[in-house]
Amino acid sequence: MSAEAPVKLTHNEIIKDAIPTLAGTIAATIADESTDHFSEDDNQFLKFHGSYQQDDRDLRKAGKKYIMMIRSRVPGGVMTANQWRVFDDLATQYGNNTLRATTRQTIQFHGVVKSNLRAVVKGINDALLSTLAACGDVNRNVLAPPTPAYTKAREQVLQDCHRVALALAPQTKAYHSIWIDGEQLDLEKPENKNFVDPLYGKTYLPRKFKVAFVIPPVNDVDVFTSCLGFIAVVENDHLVGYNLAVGGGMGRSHGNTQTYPRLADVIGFFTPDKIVDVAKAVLTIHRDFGDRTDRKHARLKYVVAERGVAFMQEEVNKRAGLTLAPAKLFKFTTISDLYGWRKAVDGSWFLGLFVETGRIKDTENHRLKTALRQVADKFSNVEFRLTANQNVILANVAEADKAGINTMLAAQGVKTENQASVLHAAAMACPALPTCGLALAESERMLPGLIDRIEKLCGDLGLGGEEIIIRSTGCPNGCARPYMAEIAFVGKAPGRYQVWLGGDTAGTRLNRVWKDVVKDPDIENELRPVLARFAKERNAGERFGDWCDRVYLKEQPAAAN
Ligand code: SRM
Ligand code: SF4
Repeated sequence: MSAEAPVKLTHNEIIKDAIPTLAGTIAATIADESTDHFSEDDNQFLKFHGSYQQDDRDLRKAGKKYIMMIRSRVPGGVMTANQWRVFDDLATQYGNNTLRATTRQTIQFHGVVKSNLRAVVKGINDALLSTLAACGDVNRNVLAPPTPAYTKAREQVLQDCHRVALALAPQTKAYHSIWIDGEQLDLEKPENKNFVDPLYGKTYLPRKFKVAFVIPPVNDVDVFTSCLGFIAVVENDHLVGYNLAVGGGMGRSHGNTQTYPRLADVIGFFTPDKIVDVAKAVLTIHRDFGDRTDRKHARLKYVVAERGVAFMQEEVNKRAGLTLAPAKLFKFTTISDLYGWRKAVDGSWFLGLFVETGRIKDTENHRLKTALRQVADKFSNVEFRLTANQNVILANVAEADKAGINTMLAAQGVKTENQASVLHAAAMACPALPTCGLALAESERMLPGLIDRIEKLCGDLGLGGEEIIIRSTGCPNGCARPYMAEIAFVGKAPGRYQVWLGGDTAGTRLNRVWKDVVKDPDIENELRPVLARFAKERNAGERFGDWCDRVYLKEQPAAAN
């Protein structure tokens, strides 16, 4: 009889098991003024508390300058004006004077030094938001359609988003004790040493877990890229249930074909009363079947890919105590946000504001940070809604306040109509350098200039005004969901990008790698013949991504992954 080979768990599994409250020695390190950074293990625990230790990569030559990134959790991306004011203050006082609207409807603070970390986290909590589980091997911020109601069912969907976010939150007391009370938990006390989270168990999930709600036909949360997607089925303005999508994800590594982006499978339909049961069922499938020996293979998408849809259906039925019905028909038409003023069904107004690459900041001619702060100061009823496309919507605006807001924004150089060209308006970039420790190339600082260049090229080819969804990331992890874009630039090395083509406008098709490495200055030369052919050969109204998928990519040899 041969003994089974011992399972070699990752280091993260070992430390979670050793300190299941996730407290680490964070509180002690915060109190220790002689150090400006956390240990590697504490850095892993910190993620569960919503913070990453980074260093300013622009300054590395002079030695590491440690800075913290702090990510808030904002279910559905909805913030009050007062919460916005608090966030703005925290970014000004402790961060790098910018707010980063992320691809998952949260705000990130960058550049906070260790000694100010607690002030920021506590400040966010005092404003009744949190950073707990914004990162780490747990459920992350839950997405929901940010655009104020087209249907009344949207409010029900938002409520379900909050219920799920609450139900999937970890229960550790360490968060409160470190950040609110400013105390180190006694790790030797049995209730801490042997803490078992009622949902997650002792070692949480093998990896991060992501949930998104969406209301067709608008796929403004890129629902197929989340681990768990709830696709609302609305009949006669009434939410009748959800189609369940499981197993999406973007992350991959260059040269490792075992890692890949994947679209979620739609596996059935259920009624809204079961929403929390179904969310917990899918999360615990990840908890129980995810790979704890290899963090690159630990996401739910690999469980779904390898075990199959029938397995997922059976497990969800068993764990949630239901029988999934066949999925209902639905259709997505767009992933885009709406810009400018629109009227909501309740008669209030909302304003979609374009935020270039998600960075809310002041520049000489465009003081978006100041403008939003002034709106929050003056119009306390206005809601600030973050979109999964890195934009901001001012919602719940009274007709009488529209003019005042327009004047306030205009005074800071912020337009409300024709805010950006179609290419800029449809683009996203991840932060990459100088804050992201995983970046191989520039992204946020590179993309706007590159889009200007592509725009010029399009103009030269008679494609001026043509919308093409362009996304860039500084590495293959996929934070700006590049594998859904019509054109994506994925960092390979400084100034070098892998180029992917062929996503669609509804967020329902993965693109494909086209060129393994293109140097930044060569990008126009590489794209010119393809765009020229597209201009000549496309069907009427056909988009670039669709044409690439239908014609061009079929002729291309598969490039290295
Ligand atoms: Fe991400 C890691 C930024 C959305 C996939 N992501 C990171 C880190 C924390 C880098 C790190 O681990 O040291 C980045 C911090 C950079 C910085 O300086 O701020 C980072 N991710 C972001 C944000 C800010 C990008 C943005 O442009 O907004 C997004 C924050 C979301 C939020 O508010 O919660 C962000 N990350 C995403 C998404 C998109 C999404 O969720 O819709 C993805 C792809 C979807 C997915 O999860 O598959 C994504 N991030 C990753 C991965 C790859 C995971 C994988 O399965 O392989 C990593 C690396 C990792 O986890 O090891 C990562
Ligand atoms: Fe960093 Fe890569 Fe994510 Fe960009 S895609 S933020 S470079 S981890």
